[in-house]
Amino acid sequence: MTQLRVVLIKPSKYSIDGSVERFKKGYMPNATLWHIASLTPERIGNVPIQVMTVDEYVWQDLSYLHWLHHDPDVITLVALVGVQSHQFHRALDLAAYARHHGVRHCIIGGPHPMTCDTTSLQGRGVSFALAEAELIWRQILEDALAGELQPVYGADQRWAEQLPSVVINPPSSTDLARYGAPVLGLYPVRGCPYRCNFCSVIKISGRQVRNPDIESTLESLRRAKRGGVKIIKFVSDNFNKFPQVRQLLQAMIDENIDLPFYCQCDTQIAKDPELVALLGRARCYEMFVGVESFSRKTLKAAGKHHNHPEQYAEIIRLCNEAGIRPHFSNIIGFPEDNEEEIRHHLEVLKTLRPRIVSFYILTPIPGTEQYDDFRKADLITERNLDRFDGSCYTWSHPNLSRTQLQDLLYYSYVNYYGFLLKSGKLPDDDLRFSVFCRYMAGNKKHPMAGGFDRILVDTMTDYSALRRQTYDIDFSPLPDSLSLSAQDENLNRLADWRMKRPVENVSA
Ligand code: B12
Ligand code: SF4
Repeated sequence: MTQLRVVLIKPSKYSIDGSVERFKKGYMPNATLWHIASLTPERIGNVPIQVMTVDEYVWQDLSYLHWLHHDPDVITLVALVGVQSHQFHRALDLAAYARHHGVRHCIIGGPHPMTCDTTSLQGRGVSFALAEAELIWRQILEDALAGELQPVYGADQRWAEQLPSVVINPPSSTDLARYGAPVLGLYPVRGCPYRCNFCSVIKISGRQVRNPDIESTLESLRRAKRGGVKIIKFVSDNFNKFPQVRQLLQAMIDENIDLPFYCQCDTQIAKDPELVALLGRARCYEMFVGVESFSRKTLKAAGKHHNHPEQYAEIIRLCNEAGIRPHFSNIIGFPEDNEEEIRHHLEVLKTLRPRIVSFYILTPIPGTEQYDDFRKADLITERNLDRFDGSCYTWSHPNLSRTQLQDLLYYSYVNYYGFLLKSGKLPDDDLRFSVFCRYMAGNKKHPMAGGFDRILVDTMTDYSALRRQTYDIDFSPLPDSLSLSAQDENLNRLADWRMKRPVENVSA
């Protein structure tokens, strides 16, 4: 009897020096790998399926490349998962490597192929997944077994209206040991009703908030606990928009799940003190909030109408009261920003004193509304997708040069965490994190890049000939954004209908 071997790889990215970014320890296991592994049945018909998982960021040797070679005893399917724009070249190269070594079935899926036009790269032996795995993964597996993949999957529908219950199996203890702590990422709800122009989440998951039943999330939590996971990261955007969030949290408390967790909320959480208190009781230890800017004018121009800077202090107060550490995420380099404005932003942040902060450079992420606007206005200066990672200068800013913006990015980290370290006794975790962020940024490395202690194993030049041979390119051209199908537009309209009135006006 034959066997289907599914090799799931979360590709890393190429750094500025051309090396494949790898770390001695990762920040957290990539959620997509475990999500898709858990969506994979144990067998189809009488054919058993074996799943291998590789998170390239933490793989410190190249032994996994053997799984990308043809093996006459099994049918191999190589799937590059969760591929973001800055990881797209690396994904193309790994697929080319597998094709070159005789693997017939290779597919690339995730944020980039879902939201960007890959037509010019199609029909060259590598397939593309343009929809959520819940809609198309089974078909891909069946086609691999039947002997041939289609060039493209999911072109007609990006999002499932109803999400099936999926119970996530945690990584093995060997895999968990590759990370700084035994963490698991879970995605119990997806979609966001807002319309921020720089955001690709609404293009990847849509504006209609959708979730599988909460029992599957509870079962994932139980399995995580039994499997040695000590921390959960709910990677869903805007956990507070999850209609069943209260039931889930109450069930976690009633069952004494007792796993500390991180979640992301939008700034409207400021108006929901009961939810913050409930989150605290359910053991939320960190709440990530995209505050982005303190300028209401800038926020409005970015379509982030629901952010009201005067409410930010209340979020910190509520979090502190509930024993949750607030994490404020900031964007620098909005079109309205200048150096003085960014320095002023830092000073305001210090008066609020969130325990964790992160900073990113405004990046026109392919697939977003802002990317389309900037492209039309011929503002995008960077041609290499590897650089669209939130830490690089990619477009012609009216007030800030490349050097100014990049220096301000690292300065913001050094300055803020330096301030925290000087300003008094910090809890141990905060102290370690502050030292880490200040050290990384001091060495001009982005602290949120995904891991600690970089190691050098391989570089882009090891793969560039194969890239040229397979796709006839040295670098992928900047893509057009993919438009939504009528079905997906309808689902988005449902989000507007649910909100009763246009989202832009809600709480503006
Ligand atoms: C968690 C997270 C992180 C973590 C990652 C930790 C880790 N080890 O994975 C951290 C904090 C390190 C991080 C960092 C960054 N991130 Co991030 N991150 C996320 C977040 C919130 C969740 C991702 C996730 O786990 N989703 C859960 C999984 C299950 O969903 P999924 O990957 O989308 O997979 C589904 C589909 O895409 C599809 N699919 C995926 N792969 C495949 C493959 C096949 C074959 C098929 C059929 C289907 C399929 O099916 C899956 C199930 O439905 C997303 C936002 C979001 N909601 O998507 C941003 C997001 C992915 N990040 C983004 C960015 C830009 C970054 C940063 C560059 C900086 C920044 N601005 O945040 C850095 C880069 C660092 C790095 N090394 O990549 C962007 C990517 C945009 C893009 N189009 O490329 C997103 C979308 C957020 C945004 N701002 O728009 N991030
Ligand atoms: S609130 Fe967050 S997830 Fe929603 S559209 Fe804005 S940036 Fe994206």
